[in-house]
Amino acid sequence: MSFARTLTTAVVVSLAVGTAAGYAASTVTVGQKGKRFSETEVVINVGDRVDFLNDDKVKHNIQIKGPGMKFNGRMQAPGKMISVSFDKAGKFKARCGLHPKMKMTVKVNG
Ligand SMILES: [Cu+2]
Repeated sequence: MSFARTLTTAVVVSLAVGTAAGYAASTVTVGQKGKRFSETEVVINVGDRVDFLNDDKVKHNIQIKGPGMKFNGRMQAPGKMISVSFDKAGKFKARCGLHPKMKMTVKVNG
């Protein structure tokens, strides 16, 4: 499964980089091919990052709402990446402002 492979890769990279605090934040990559997020839900920890890659042929507009966050990624052209860090625990809803059927959840554990 591509998600498991992506997650493993992200963890390995993060461990190599590390952080000043000693906690190795990890990164999960979510694609948007065919006007669909590649995951319906990702589960991460506070301080982790989600890289939203537009691997589609059309533009997208990521919008995220949740505890302490109201994010609008604006127009995202094909090939571009938008990185979002999650610094609060809770359930976040991500969607595309251009394609209403594109929805997913980011669950952030504290
Ligand atoms: Cu879209």
